[in-house]
Formats: sequence, C-alpha cells, structure tokens
Amino acid sequence: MSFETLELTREGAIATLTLNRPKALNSLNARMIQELGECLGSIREDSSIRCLLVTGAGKAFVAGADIKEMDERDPATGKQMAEDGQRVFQILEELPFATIAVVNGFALGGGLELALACDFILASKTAKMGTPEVTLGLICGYGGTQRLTRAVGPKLARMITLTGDIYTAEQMEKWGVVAMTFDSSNLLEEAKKIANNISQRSPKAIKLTKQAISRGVEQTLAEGLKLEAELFRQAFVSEDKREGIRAFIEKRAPHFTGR
Ligand code: DAK
Repeated sequence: MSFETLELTREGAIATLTLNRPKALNSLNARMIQELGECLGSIREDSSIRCLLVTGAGKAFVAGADIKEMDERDPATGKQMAEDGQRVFQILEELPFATIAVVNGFALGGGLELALACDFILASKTAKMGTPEVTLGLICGYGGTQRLTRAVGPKLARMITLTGDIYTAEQMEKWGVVAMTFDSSNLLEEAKKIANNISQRSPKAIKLTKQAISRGVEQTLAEGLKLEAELFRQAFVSEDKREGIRAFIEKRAPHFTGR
C-alpha cells in the first residue's frame, strides 16, 4: 500500500507508521487524515501485526492540524472535519494490537491528540508537546479535551489546554502524559525493544486488556470489575492461556496464536 503523506513499514510482527510531510512538520491535512483512515482500516484485521509504532519523519512528530489548510476551508465544514478526524483516531485507539506513539519532536495540538490515541507515549528528551489551539482561537478537535483529561485529570488538562503553552517531554513525563523518555538518538531503537517485548505476549490477552482499560475507564468501579471478570473469562478459555500455562510448566517459550 502506498501513500502520499504516510509510510508504513514492517519488521516481523512490528509495523511502523511514519507521518511523512516533514516540510510542513507533518501537520495533519485532509489528505493525511484520509490516508490515516485507509491505512489503519487496512491493518486492523492483520493478525500478523503485534505492535504498531507511530512516529514522524524529520524534526517533528506532528506539529498539529495544518493551519494553512484550515485557513482555506469553509468554516461550515468544521464539525465534519472534527468528526472525520475523531473517527480515524477512534480506529487507532481501538486497534486490537498494541500501539506506541514514538514522539521524536514537536507533538502539538492534533499531534498530541494523535499520540494520546495510542496506548502509550514514548518521547525523545528533546520533544516538545502541548495544545496551542487557544492561541489560534480554536479548541482541540480530535479528542484532546477528552483523552488528555482522562490521562491526567481535569485540573492538569485545564492548565495544559488553557495556557496553550508548549511543554518539555520531561515535564510531560512527570505529569504522566509520556510513559518514558530517551535520548533522541536511541528513541526508535528503545521503542522497538519495547514493541518486541510486547510482540512476545499473548495477542488475545493484549486485545482483552486493552478493552478492559478503555471500556472500564468510562464506567463505575463496580461496572468495570464486572467487565474485567467477563474479559478474564474470555482469556481463561482461550488457546493462548492454555499455551502460556503449558509453556511455563514445560519451561519453554510460549507460541501464542491469538486464539
Ligand atoms: N500547519 C501548517 N504548517 C506548519 C505547521 C502547522 N501546524 N507547523 C509548522 N508548519 C510549517 C511552517 O509554516 C513552515 O513552513 P514554511 O514557512 O517553511 O513553508 C515549516 O512547517 C517549518 O516550520 P517552522 O519554520 O515554523 O519551524 P520552527 O522550528 O521555527 O518552529 C513550531 C516549529 C512547531 C514551533 C512552529 O512551526 C509552530 O508553532 N507551528 C504551529 C504549531 C501549532 O500551532 N499547531 C497547530 C495547533 S492547533 C479541528 C481538529 C483539530 C484541530 C483543529 C480543528 N477540527 C476538526 C475542526 C487541531 C488544531 C491544532 O492542531
């Protein structure tokens, strides 16, 4: 599959999706959103993928929505634009395998929103992140007010979005937006090590764990525990569980199939 604004590569069970408009700091234009939708839609049923890395070409991860394109768009299309983007980010969030945002540089506005739709964020120590929408008279339109709030709580989410300031990766790590930071020269390599680790785990258990967390976070604790019990039941009757336990007892590496 080839794209104008993206690159999708594979190394065994790990796929890497690179946002690829470096001259415009990989800002999200309509074409990129459309291609992201096509690309994610096409890989979501690919059971040979165990982990997806999402990163940016050049010095940015994604410097936000394409501001120049927004200037040319009919304001009446704003809601449609938000819904199109939200749908694509939702596909990313609901992929059945693990997804890691590998934030190599600026992750601003829609770029941070894209990273937040991944399972977790790894960043270069020199990366810069924030939601500058309010500096443009906008608000987050790709789920930022919702996912950032769920990630850090409403107080911190208010500070980040209301200031519109750009923060360091170190600060974002302290706040829990970023899981880990690495020197920029090692970032991709470290991310691949983590992806490789995840790739050895049971795909069935990964898929069910993702569902337990993302659906459970919307529920009360009592409802979430019920959900966990049901998903635990599904794991308990799986071939992967049988294989994982046999492999432990037989002192060998498991060969998971995701069934
Ligand atoms: N859009 C378009 N072009 C961009 C861009 C962007 N977001 N960010 C950078 N560029 C372009 C620059 O214009 C420049 O292009 P040329 O002048 O060379 O043609 C090129 O990329 C290199 O950028 P700089 O020369 O500015 O590079 P610097 O290192 O000096 O500065 C910077 C890097 C990231 C600090 C700076 O470029 C910057 O402030 N960029 C804008 C950041 C920003 O405000 N991003 C937008 C956030 S708002 C919505 C859904 C979502 C959203 C909105 C609506 N709906 C569905 C309605 C999301 C909104 C946002 O993301």
